[in-house]
Amino acid sequence: MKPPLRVAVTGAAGQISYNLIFSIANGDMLGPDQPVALHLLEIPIAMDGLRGVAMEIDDCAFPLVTEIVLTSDPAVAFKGVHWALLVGSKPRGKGMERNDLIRENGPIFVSQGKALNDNAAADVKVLVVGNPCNTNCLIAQRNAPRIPRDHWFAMTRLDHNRAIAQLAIKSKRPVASVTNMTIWGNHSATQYPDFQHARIDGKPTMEAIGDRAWLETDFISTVQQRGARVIEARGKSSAASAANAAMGHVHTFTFGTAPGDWTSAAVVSDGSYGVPEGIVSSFPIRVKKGGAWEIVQGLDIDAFGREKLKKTIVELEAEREVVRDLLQR
Ligand code: NAX
Repeated sequence: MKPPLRVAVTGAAGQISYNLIFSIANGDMLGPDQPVALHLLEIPIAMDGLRGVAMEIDDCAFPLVTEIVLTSDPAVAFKGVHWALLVGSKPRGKGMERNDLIRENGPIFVSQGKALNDNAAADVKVLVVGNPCNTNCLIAQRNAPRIPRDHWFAMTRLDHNRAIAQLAIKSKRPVASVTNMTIWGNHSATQYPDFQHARIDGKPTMEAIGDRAWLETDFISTVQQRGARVIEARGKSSAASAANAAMGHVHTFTFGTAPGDWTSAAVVSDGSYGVPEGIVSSFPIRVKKGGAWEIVQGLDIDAFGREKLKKTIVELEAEREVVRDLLQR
């Protein structure tokens, strides 16, 4: 039996976590032969709910679960963890502007960044899901100088999956036919889902779909607005699909991308494609088995794509200004 990997999940009594933790416990994320110790963090007021979740985990009798830690203390939650999934954050209240939400949630990610820095395993990797996830990731990363920059991610895998699904539906091809999708920039309505480099059955999307007007308008706006449409229909934000995306992210950054394909994730920019160095932006990423990754280089972005990329980057830079006082280095 392999030694257990410790996985922290924050916001563990929330709706995404309720769809996430049981799959982690079942081995779907890190493999069917990988034992896991679950470190579940909540705020004090939600600890009763979290105890209920823990009872249900017990009741599943998962063979891979070696330990369940329940806590409202980030130092305990992150002690020795190998993956930290930062899902918990305050939701956007009525009438709240995006910048209010950024300021409201920023301090959570300062303290969680520090607690990760001081307590996590040396090789910890962090996936930020709680919104605004790119900027929350930037804040936590800048407060955790010990953790290497390439161990930080904000989740754009849900947007990536949404974009693949839309191309599959439009082209009437199976989802598995759609490859080389990229989400660029921010996990927000400015994100750029890149149809230009995506492929369907190995062919350029333009050739397979042949309707550039649809790709430039309906496709992009459907992906950008999908979260809002789910809220309208369900009365609640995406939970199962968000949990599935978080699982997919960690799985890919453990087992690698398929040959010739890549994934999307927001990472600390190294300046590739003119994205300012240091901001957390989504890129096309190729991952090797074991988790080493690189930004896919050399994609030729046309004037339409460059305009879209610029817009989302401007938004990320503005968000960074809003939280500049929370960034330690
Ligand atoms: P819920 O409100 O159901 O759950 C959030 C949980 O976080 C609550 O139980 C709350 O008590 C807890 N929490 C709040 N502050 C905390 C703290 N300081 N430490 C630990 N726990 C804390 O929200 P849910 O639907 O699960 O969504 C969670 C986050 O994911 C939200 O910020 C949401 O906007 C974001 N999303 C991100 C997505 C992405 O693609 N990156 C998509 C889905 C989702 O919208």
